[in-house]
Amino acid sequence: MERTFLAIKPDGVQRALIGEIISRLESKGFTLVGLKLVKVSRELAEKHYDVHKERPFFPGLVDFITSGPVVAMVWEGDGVIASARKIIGATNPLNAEPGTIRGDFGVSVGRNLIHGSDAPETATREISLWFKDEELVNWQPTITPWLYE
Ligand code: ABT
Ligand code: MG
Repeated sequence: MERTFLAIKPDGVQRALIGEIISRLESKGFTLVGLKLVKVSRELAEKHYDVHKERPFFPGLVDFITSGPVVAMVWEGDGVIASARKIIGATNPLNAEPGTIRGDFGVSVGRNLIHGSDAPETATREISLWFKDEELVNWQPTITPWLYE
C-alpha cells in the first residue's frame, strides 16, 4: 500500500493542533505507521527543503522549521499521497478551501501548519530522510475490510 510523509510544523505544534490534525487523517481511514516528535537540525531541514535552496524564502524557511518541535509521521493507505495533500489544502492558507487543514487554521504561506509529500518519489525520499526502517511499524487495523472492498 502507498505511504506518505507528513510533518506538523512548529506552528501547528505551538498552536496545539497536533490532535486535531492527526484526528482528521485517522478518521479519513488512513493508517499511522510512523510517529515521532523531532527537534529538527539545520542539516535535516536543508536536506528536506533542498528543492527550494535557491529560492529567496529558503533561509527563513529553514529558520522556521528548526524553530521548535515538529511531529514527523508516515501514513499509509490507497492513494494517501494525493489525498493527504487535498486534506492539507493549498500551500497558501488564504487560498486553501475551508474544510482543509490550512483553510481552517492558517492565514500565512510561511506558517502553513503541515507538510505533505507531493509525489511518490518525494514520499520515498522524505520517509527515508526522516525515519529509519525500524521506526516504521508494519500493521493493519482490524477494520481494514470496512475501509476497502
Ligand atoms: P510543504 O508541504 O511545506 O512542502 O508545502 P507545499 O508543498 O504546499 O508548498 P511548497 B511550494 O513546497 O512550499 C514549501 C515551503 O515554502 C514556503 N513558501 C513557499 C514560502 O514561504 N513562500 C513561497 O513563496 C512559497 C512558494 C511554504 C512552505 N512551508 N512553510 N512553512
Ligand atoms: Mg512541498
